[in-house]
Amino acid sequence: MALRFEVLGRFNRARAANLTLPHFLCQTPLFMPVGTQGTIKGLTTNQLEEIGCQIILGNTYHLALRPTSELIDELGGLHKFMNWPRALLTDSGGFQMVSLLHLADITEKGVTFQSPVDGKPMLLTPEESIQIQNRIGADIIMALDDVVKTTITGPRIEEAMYRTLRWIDRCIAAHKRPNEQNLFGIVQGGLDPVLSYAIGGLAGGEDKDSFWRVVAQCTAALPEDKPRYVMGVGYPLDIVVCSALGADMYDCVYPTRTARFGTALVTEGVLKLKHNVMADDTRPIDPTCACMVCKNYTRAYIHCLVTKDAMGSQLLSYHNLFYMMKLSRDLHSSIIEGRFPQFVCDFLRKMVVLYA
Ligand code: PRF
Ligand code: ZN
Repeated sequence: MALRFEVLGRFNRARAANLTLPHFLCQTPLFMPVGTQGTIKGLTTNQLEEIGCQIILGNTYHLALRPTSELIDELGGLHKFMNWPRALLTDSGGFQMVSLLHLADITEKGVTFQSPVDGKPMLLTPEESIQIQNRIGADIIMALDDVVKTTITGPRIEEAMYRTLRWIDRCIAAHKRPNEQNLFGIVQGGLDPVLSYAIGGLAGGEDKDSFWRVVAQCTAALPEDKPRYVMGVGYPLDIVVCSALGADMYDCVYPTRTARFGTALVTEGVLKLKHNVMADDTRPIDPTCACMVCKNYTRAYIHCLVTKDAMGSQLLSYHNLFYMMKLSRDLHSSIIEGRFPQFVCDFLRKMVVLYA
């Protein structure tokens, strides 16, 4: 078995666990930063270890185009290629194609899209997605799913749910390295309470009430002894709420993308470093934060760099990922120590600026 999931503590539906993967022992609840091209933009893998990142994401779609999965395989796999000794997860590629390329077309065979290299039509089948992910060599690989917008209604959602189920069988049959890599199934079904087990299909612009309701329904139906991963979720508030509902893993570009736009995640919510009031503010980004950036740099300095020099987004990305990893650790320890409700109350009370 390439995975062990050991629940160490619970508080109602929330769980804290050890997730043992081939390259690292991770602790849940856990946020996983997204490194699309085999890098978390602006940070070295040494810095990611220093921040406490345990597992990061790569994207099959991007890596398959460049440098190609064949080359990554030849060079010893993605861990070695990007110099990352800890755990890796690759998404299957379908979601990226549908969300990035509006020209993607989904049929029973797979996802057809126009190659961004030469414009030729290309087909990504469940078998091919798994073959590519087997070559890349991440600890966790994802099934190819039929992703539809959560904001649509009607029979297309039902079709996506059943097709995703048919495709998981093709993915399982194609998986050639089950002793070294874990294949995760994805549940689709939109927001329909009858169809849905959809932890995959969320975070697509639906309101929080529907989103949280579906997560609650899914975690109640999914097996107790397996990790539950809510894909594409990365607002700190959502991670706290979904963890209370029994989810364990999350990923999102939000903390690093918002950093590049000059926004820091702080105890009170968000801090916009571009704002003119930061120009002569000598405090750190968050005076309660123990990260390297908050120990060494002022808001005034980062205000000066932001959007003008790469260092600005690098420092903000460092701080934001540190914040996300601290949030993960706090969730884990508060569940184990039986003070999860107090942690959630404190978190919510301090949060005065709710996401822009
Ligand atoms: N499927 C896959 N990756 C994803 C999602 C999904 O539904 C989401 C949420 N919509 C984020 N990333 N394969
Ligand atoms: Zn900090």
